Amino acid sequence: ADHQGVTSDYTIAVDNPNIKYTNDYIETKYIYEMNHCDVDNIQKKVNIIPRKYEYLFRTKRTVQRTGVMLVGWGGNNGTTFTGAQIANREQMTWMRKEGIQYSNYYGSLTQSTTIRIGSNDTGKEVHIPFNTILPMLTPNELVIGGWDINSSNLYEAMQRACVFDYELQEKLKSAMIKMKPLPSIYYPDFIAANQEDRANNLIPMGTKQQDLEHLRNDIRKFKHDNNLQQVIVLWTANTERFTDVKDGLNMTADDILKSIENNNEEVSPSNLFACAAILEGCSYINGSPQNTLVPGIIDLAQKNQVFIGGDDFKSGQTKMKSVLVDFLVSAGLKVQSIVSYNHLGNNDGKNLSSAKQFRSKEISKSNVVDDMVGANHLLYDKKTNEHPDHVVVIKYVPFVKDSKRAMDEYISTIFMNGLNTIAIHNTCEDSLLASPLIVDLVILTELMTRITYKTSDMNDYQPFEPVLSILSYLLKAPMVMPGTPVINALFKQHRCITNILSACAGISMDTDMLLEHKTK
Ligand code: NAI
Ligand code: DG6
Repeated sequence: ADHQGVTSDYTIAVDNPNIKYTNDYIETKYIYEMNHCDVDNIQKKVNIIPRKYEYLFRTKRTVQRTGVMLVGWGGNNGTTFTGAQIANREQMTWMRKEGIQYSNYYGSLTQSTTIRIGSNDTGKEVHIPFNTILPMLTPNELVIGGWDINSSNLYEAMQRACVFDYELQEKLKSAMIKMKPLPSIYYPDFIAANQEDRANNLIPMGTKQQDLEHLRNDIRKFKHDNNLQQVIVLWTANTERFTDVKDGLNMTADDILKSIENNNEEVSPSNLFACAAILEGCSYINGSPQNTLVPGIIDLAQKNQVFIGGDDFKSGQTKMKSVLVDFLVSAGLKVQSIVSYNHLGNNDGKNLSSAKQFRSKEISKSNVVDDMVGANHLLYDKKTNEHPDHVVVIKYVPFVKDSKRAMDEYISTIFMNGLNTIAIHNTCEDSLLASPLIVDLVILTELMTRITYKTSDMNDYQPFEPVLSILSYLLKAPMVMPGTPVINALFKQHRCITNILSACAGISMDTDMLLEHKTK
């Protein structure tokens, strides 16, 4: 073979004077090199000034006993994620017409991918499993819980989802029938009216302040009852409409807390879950497109030193888009039109058949090519803010259930103004693509809570900024710290994760230069 791989039971040891292993920590020194550019538009000159910064990284070696609380636990993603974890933990197999099936974590970056780490003395490339680069949480050990406005137990909810094969559902029955989502909060104005008949598992009607306290108490109790060191709260409930973002309502931490106190009608359920998580010191991840993480909530996270991440799981169509458009624009082909059509028949599709909720999804699906287009001013005129036409259509077709159909057409102008049209048809169980992303979001978030850094001008080690932009690879509309660049190009996002983890592990980054094979 041209490659050599190792399995997850290997550990790595790095022979580098810039790394120190103590009982508690992996400590590394990393020199970050970047180019500072001065652009002189009068002289038409770019002055490039290479700069070096020294970073000390410290990673706690002991993984924390972690629980995840899913908002929307009884939905398709919630049940698929939970069932898959149990099936993997119990090493379940089941039959379907093609023969015996084995549980796996396919689609998870941390569980099913490898990182090229270098070459051995015969020049063969060596790959290590992603989750061996630094100590990471094992998904099978994660404690799962959560809320749903619907009272079905997880077995009934899994049946309703129509995702797993029948025999697997029956094997999961005894474990999942015992799992019952906690009652939740339902403010009808935020999700589609067609969801009303699902809302039969609600906490007693109260003020928003009381709702916040109730959710905080749920988190504390879950943590205590399961003897957890850390809880992560992740929204995988219905897509909500956008909320207003304005002074006095939610621009600062004080604003949002006051708005809750005043029972302001523009405070959404997801705003309350995010605030409850942050106030309990728990990271909060938004798997849906709505603008939960308003400036006031970012401010609250900053003040409480808690991580937040979002928005909207990036599963199929958008992942393809962020690869394909990157390829086309990087190849010098001018993408002129992108039309993305979907139909699906699950409850997500039903909720999205309502205009305001569709609009949230349309926004998160539409901004995903901006950085790639913006990076090539030779193809796209900056002065006129030239962009490809980009249209997103979603239709609800109940018969296809979770098996989403996504059809995309990309038209590019090519050499001497020829046209290049690419059409893609994708059929796939939506939740089988989205659920492994929940695994990765939780594992990477837990890891980030164990990493701190220090530069020469800092007295103490500090955590990274509260908005976890390192999760961008997994999210359609990646949130970043205000004023910092949003990266959508998929492989840049991938390199960002692997390079930061390499720096923390004291490993040289993969530059893809392979100079050892190109020089004498
Ligand atoms: P789903 O509709 O099957 O599940 C959502 C669940 O949330 C339902 O059980 C519903 O009763 C519950 N819910 C609604 N409001 C709630 C509240 N305030 N508190 C607690 N529970 C509440 O949807 P699915 O397919 O699981 O998707 C979940 C979210 O993830 C949606 O926003 C969807 O757009 C997003 N998403 C899904 C992807 C996929 O491939 N399945 C990919 C990307 C994003
Ligand atoms: C309709 O598109 C339903 C949506 O919830 C999507 O299935 C989901 O957002 C996944 O979208 P994408 O573009 O990441 O495949």
